[in-house]
Amino acid sequence: MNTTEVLSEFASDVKEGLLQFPKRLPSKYFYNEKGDYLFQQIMHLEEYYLTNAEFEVFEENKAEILKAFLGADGEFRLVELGAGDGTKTKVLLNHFVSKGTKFTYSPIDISGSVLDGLTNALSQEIPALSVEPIKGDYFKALAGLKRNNSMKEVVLFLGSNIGNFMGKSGETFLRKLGEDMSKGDLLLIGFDMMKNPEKVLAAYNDAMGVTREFNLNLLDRINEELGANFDRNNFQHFPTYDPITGETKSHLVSKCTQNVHIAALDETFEFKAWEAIHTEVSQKFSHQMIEQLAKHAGFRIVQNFTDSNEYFVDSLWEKL
Ligand code: AVI
Repeated sequence: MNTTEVLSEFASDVKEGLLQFPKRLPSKYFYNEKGDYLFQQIMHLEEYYLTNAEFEVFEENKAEILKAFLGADGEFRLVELGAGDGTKTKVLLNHFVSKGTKFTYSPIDISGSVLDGLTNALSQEIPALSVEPIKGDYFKALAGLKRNNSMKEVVLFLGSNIGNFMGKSGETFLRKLGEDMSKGDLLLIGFDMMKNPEKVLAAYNDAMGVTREFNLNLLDRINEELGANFDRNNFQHFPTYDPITGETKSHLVSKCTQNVHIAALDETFEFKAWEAIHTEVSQKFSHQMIEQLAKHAGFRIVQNFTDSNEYFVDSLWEKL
């Protein structure tokens, strides 16, 4: 590669991660077309309890949730960060529409095709719903909304996406999110709770091996997009769960000493036998951790909604 050429963000993140000790790769790169597909499969797995748990939270609490969203204003804009196919959100949307609620739904996503798919599906399934999708970065989109209207905003950040932020970056993200919201706006945020460690671990090590594929797909993506020669058979999917901290981590462990060349970086990386690459964190929370996070990010907890097993909490926060 010509040294004056600028590396893509993907290439420079891969380089930075593989030069660290221990090595790591950012989980945001799981989500290419194949990764999106695999994640949809994961959400339907028996072991991946998160989907059904949050679904139950919405089914059982939709009337209470609507009451809390309406507050004194009686009108709001519902903004969803990273809506995906909106399966769980539809439970709320259907209920709100059936009650004649005055609201507009604005899903925000970086992917235009995801938004098109969702908007088309919603126009068929809930024709009375007013949808204004916004393509782009969460912060820019929220800042734009704040500039252009004064209506109360209710932001949805569902599915334990907050758990995928490393260390303090989740808190930083939420504080920044709050800067693009006005006092009194609401945030409904999904948290996967600490529970039987075996149940957590099984969710990230399913019997059919879909999560393994999801993790290994990251190496395939580096091969395809950055001209690398990772041999996926030389890496093992290995998740761990620490019941003290609630951290679930996914790793790809090198089964032998090997060299991998990445053409886009013009660099070769050595992996020692049984050296691990950390690829993802999926944090599990306690109520105390949720309270601390809300406080540090500048929010007040209004109400917590949970499922019958208390596996999952959708926590409603108010911007202070
Ligand atoms: C998107 N996110 C909340 C998922 C999770 O549970 O951390 C991603 C995932 N990784 C492995 N399985 C699912």
